[in-house]
Amino acid sequence: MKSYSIALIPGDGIGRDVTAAAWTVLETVAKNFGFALTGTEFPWSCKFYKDTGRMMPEGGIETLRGFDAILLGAVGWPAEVPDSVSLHGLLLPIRKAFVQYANIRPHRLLSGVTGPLRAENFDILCIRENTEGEYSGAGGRVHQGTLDEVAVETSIFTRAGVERILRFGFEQARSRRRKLASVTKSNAQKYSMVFWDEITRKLAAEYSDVEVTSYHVDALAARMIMAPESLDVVVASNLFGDILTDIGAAIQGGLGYAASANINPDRSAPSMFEPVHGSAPDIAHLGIANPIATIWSGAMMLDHLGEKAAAGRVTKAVEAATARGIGTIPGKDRTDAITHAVVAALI
Ligand code: GGG
Repeated sequence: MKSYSIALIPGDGIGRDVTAAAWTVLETVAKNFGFALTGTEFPWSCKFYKDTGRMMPEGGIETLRGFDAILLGAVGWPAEVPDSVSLHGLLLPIRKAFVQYANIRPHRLLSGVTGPLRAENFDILCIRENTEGEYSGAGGRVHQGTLDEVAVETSIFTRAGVERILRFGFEQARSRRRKLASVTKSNAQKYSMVFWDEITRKLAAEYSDVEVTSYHVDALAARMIMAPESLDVVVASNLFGDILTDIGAAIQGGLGYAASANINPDRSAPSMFEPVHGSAPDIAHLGIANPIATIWSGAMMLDHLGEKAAAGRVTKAVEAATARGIGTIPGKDRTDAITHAVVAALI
């Protein structure tokens, strides 16, 4: 029997609730389709940081390298540990070390889910650059606490980094509606974003079968709300992609439906799958978190592992549940009820 080893990092807050739910669904579908998933849980989180001074132990990356994939819940516990620590101590190093340069985030309405817009027929695939740009972590502060204090944060854009994420976007567009929106703010940021636009134009000549439009991020943000059906594949930098995909989550009904995959396209290291949402400590462990984003992320994991039929069955089961109104109204259905409805629809 084929078997896949999965590193489970539930993290903080509702991360624990939603990964447990997704794992129940994934184990069931694996059994139905005749393959095995072996989960190994790691307690790396803000609690771990409080106990040890690190978000993950030294050697954590090397430990993860041996797995076929990583399923992560959420990190962050604002009152206890600054968000910059949880992000730069766990999520960002994993993405970078495993060259998970493509963060794929699908935005569409699931059956039965009513988004806030009149438009219903949108299907946007946001591709966020995931290893450099504004989240490179390069910078510093001097004269701290004085009136002369200066903080500098440098965005790093490399030709290799920009070219590979755009190329990934063009390939995705080829498998979809052949439209690509490349997002910058090149009127204001005259080095990095002009550089991004130049590389977009170079690749556009190569991918002449794909219709390419360059947008400024503010205009694209408005378009996602006013005319989301006009968009197909959207490629953006790390920060812009992070922000735009919260808009994407909003128009698809909320963060509870927003899935994501941090992909290493070369398969030289494991990829990581996680919901877009954070740890939502205010509703942690109350049994009311929506697990759909994580279940959908789990389906993306199966797809990446090559279990495409099982992946399709999971997304169909999610939609069978939501089409019946389960998990479509915030707070109405408990995490368990949504999970059981999806499991029941897997058969
Ligand atoms: N689901 C993972 C999580 O906790 N996300 C919170 C967050 O702020 N992520 C920032 C990022 O994706 O770069």
